Amino acid sequence: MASAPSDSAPSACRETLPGAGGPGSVHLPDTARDLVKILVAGPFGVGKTTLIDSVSEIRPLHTEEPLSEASAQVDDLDGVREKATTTVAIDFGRISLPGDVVLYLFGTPGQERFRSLWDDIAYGALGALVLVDSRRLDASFDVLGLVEESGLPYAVAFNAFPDAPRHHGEERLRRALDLEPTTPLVTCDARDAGSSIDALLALVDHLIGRDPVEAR
Ligand SMILES: Nc1nc2c(ncn2[C@@H]2O[C@H](COP(=O)(O)OP(=O)(O)OP(=O)(O)O)[C@@H](O)[C@H]2O)c(=O)[nH]1
Ligand SMILES: [Mg+2]
Repeated sequence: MASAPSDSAPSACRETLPGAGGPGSVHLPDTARDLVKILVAGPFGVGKTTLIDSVSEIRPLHTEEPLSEASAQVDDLDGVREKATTTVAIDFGRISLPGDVVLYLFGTPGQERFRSLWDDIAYGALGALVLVDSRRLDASFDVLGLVEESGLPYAVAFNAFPDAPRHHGEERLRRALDLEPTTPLVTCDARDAGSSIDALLALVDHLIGRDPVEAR
């Protein structure tokens, strides 16, 4: 179901775009040069839909359905007890960044049981932003496995929830998640457009660093 446009859409980024049609515009500016497909992946309830909502300059597409009793048996509701819906297929949004780069964001579930869906959605993507839930680090292992297996470059956004146990230091977090030293790791509040854009920029920087075509 398509949701209402987000109030917190990133006007600062839109202002960098001569020719962009303003809030809710579907039109790309003529200067748009690099159109990039990016996955926003992560475990159940980590904030994928929230992040795409907070940054999208177009009305985001969501496929939200009420949580079923069957899914409650398999998806860990700890920390997300008040959650009433879940994404059953994808989220989709778009964000134009300075430098005429346009990201098409595809939110995708990260649980192992969605592997076949994940393979289809990942087709053509240049990278992934993996959201990690500060309350349940182990819930991210499936998605980190999927993204590693696919060979997609990725950055990790650590979503800090208020009821999370304290995680001491970046190095310990990297070890707990078994991240390569070169994998970007940022903290993020998916509800905040600026914070979410910073996480996406960390991914884009990483992609540019790896891919000479993107760096031209
Ligand atoms: N404190 C905090 N709350 C967040 C953050 N991101 C999301 N939330 C809240 O967490 C809840 C779940 O967020 P969703 O965006 O539905 O998570 P999701 O990953 O799309 O969930 P599924 O599609 O069901 O897997 C919502 O109530 C959000 O407001 C964050 O970075 N910080
Ligand atoms: Mg969702």
